[in-house]
Amino acid sequence: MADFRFILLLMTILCATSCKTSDGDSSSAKAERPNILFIMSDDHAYQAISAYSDHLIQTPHIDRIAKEGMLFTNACVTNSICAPSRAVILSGKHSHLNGKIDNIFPFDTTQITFPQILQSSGYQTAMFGKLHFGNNPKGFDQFKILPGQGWYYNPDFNTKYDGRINVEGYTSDIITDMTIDWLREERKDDSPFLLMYLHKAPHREWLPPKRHYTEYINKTFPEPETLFDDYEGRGKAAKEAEMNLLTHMNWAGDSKIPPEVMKELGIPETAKWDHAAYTRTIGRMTDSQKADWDKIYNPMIEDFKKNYPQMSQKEQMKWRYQRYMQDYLGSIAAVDDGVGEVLDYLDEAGLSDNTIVVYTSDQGFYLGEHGWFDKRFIYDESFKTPLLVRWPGVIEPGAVNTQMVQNLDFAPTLLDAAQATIPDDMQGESLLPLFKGKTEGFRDAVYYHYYEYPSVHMVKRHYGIVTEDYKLAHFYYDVDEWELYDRKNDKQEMKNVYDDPAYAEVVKKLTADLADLRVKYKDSPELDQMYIDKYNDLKRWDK
Ligand code: SGN
Ligand code: CA
Repeated sequence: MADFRFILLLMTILCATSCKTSDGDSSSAKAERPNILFIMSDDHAYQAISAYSDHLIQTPHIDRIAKEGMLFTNACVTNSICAPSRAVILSGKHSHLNGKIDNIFPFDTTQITFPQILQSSGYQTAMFGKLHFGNNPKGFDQFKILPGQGWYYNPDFNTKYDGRINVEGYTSDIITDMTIDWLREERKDDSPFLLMYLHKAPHREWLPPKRHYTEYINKTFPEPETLFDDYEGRGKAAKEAEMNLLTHMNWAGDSKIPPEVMKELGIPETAKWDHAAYTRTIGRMTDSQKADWDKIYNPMIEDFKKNYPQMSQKEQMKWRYQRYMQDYLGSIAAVDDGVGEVLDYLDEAGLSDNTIVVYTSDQGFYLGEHGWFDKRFIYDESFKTPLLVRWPGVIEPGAVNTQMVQNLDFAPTLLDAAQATIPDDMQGESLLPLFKGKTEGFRDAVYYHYYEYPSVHMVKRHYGIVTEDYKLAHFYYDVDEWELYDRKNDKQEMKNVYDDPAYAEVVKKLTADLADLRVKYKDSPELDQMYIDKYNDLKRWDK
């Protein structure tokens, strides 16, 4: 009897320190607040991560996060463009409330962000890489960020303590080194950390480092089925967008054909910034970087001179697609290398077990689907974004989640994980239950709103609702068009069925649900108009 009581006591003590409680929480995880490594790349399409699909590239290091954690197959953004997505992530609020509706207005630094809350709750905080806000981040003990879009070669950084610095080398590698150096030299042992490791790659104009362009320039990639889309099944927005590989990519920046070669061939520039695109990218290289580059790219240029003028339009489109993928995917290969180095360092330093690792992108991207590059649309390739999360002891390795989670959820999730208070005006949901496999009661519809128009790529303003089965969008400003897609039966979103009588009931229900979502998230026609007026006052677009 005495022995039995002793065993019971021992079990109670053990349970108090490490057993799962009824809600699945481990009490030991509660006692020790986790570190957070938040990795984000810029314009990284989920189609180019092998954990999602390996038809284009192998990304073993990024995949490791999903193998040892959770892969989200339906993660999406609220507004598919760079700085607005970052503002949603940091503030936990939709664009119309945090005010950063487009890439043009600077971020309102009076907005409370989750890093500020973590910092004041005792986290050590650092940010390296691309922010793109037009101002410095608040709530960071250390930062080194690229001004604006940043450069691929020999980039400048705005730093917390040393003003503007210039670093020779390749951006993704430099950002990785800064991240690891901080972990090694500045991280304190007595507090948890939030480390934001933010790649510029694979943003346009897709410049890979030597070790990858040497390999990728000779690769050939499978074409998407919709490469030759004629946009017939959709409205004006798809038809008038300027993001077609054949007609809107520029030669010098995007395809890496020098302006003098185009002149020699008598091929007109596709964009007025063709020439500038060359000087500001390849033009930044040191003599030795440029010599290495020329050695590999010159044979491609020679081949182009010989063959391109003779090609049919269809062949030209195929050529531009391959050229695009070679540089885009070569840039991703370097991001994957960097992620591998940082994950290895976490292992080496014994930090992996108590660090949440998130990998995501600021939005999705078109890799030739619908003949496009760029993003912005509510259509799947740009609306969805990669999301992989590892949290040992909380997330089962190899888990897959199919819920419609959004970048809006990251702030409340990370605050929840850090046992910090989530402000009432944050609009996202904590994903902690999903991490633990509990999906009941999670949202079944998301709200989306894109604003930056008229602007580069000419994607019209629109808002919409997305459910598992349908997508309803309203394009407005210089049009008034509605589009409905049947996500189950038309996965590539080729046919707008808004006017099809067979969908009348769906239209009715979703229109009402969308109106409810607008009310729920505090968006309104008045705000739409206010942002149009503010944008037009800037007179930024002279087209
Ligand atoms: C630049 C790019 C565009 C891109 C925007 C926004 N052109 O203007 O293609 O859509 O940035 O990108 S470039 O020739 O300058 O690269 S975002 O990721 O910052 O939103
Ligand atoms: Ca982006």
